[in-house]
Amino acid sequence: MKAVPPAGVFITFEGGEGAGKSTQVARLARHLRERSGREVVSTREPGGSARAEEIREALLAGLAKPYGPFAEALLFTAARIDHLDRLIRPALRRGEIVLCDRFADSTRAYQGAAGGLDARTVRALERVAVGETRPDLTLILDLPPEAGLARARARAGEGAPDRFEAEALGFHARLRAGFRAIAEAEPDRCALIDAAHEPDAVEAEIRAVVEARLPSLFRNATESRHDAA
Ligand code: T5A
Repeated sequence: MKAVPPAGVFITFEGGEGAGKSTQVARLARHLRERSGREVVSTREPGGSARAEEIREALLAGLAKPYGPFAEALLFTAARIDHLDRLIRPALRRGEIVLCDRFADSTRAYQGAAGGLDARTVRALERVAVGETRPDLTLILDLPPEAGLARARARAGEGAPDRFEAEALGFHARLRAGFRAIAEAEPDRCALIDAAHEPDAVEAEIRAVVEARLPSLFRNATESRHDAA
């Protein structure tokens, strides 16, 4: 009889600019590959599929900015629909672990809390695009916006800031408050991570949260090792 794959696990990383999400996605992916015995897919938004990457380019170049936050939210949502259909849902159906650098909470925080798009519209878009494919766990990397922007600037060197990095500090302060409000409103799904520490300390906090919230990831590995013995 064909073995039924375990349920896929969907983990998202959220936070302001330069919070360290990409760094920590790569570290957690390595850890989970070693410890869970499962396939791990790392991806990002906007992007993650060929079409969504095209939309990403236009959004980060600021092409949609003149149309306002609703139009930008529509484009982030269009990219998300393709990403879900082509990459995220197929991987979850195969029982894989999907780590995603930003997802629907970024639309809530950037276009909603910081950009001024009303929460009902943001929720309606999320409902139709995301449906039942909600994250099992969302790690919200939290740090003062000045620190995150300084990290992003240092990494970019002399390059021009992108569409959202170029926003005023007030925007980034609303963004941080928006992410913190999401963490407070949905404590079962979200964990707020102190991202101001060194990368190793942030990684340790993330590992501890994942092991506490998703113990089955590690139990299955132990069982399959026993099965193989
Ligand atoms: N957006 C996205 C929306 O407005 N709505 C949406 O719905 C979605 C999905 C995406 C932009 O789109 C917006 C949000 C964004 O503005 P992006 O380039 O993907 O653009 O931007 P970010 O996701 O913000 O990516 P960044 O690369 O800027 O930030 P990360 O991934 O949080 O940070 P990371 O890991 O690249 O680190 C940045 C720098 O800091 C260092 C790293 O080495 C790197 O140089 N660093 C640390 N330094 C000190 N201490 C630590 N703990 C560090 N961790 C990393």
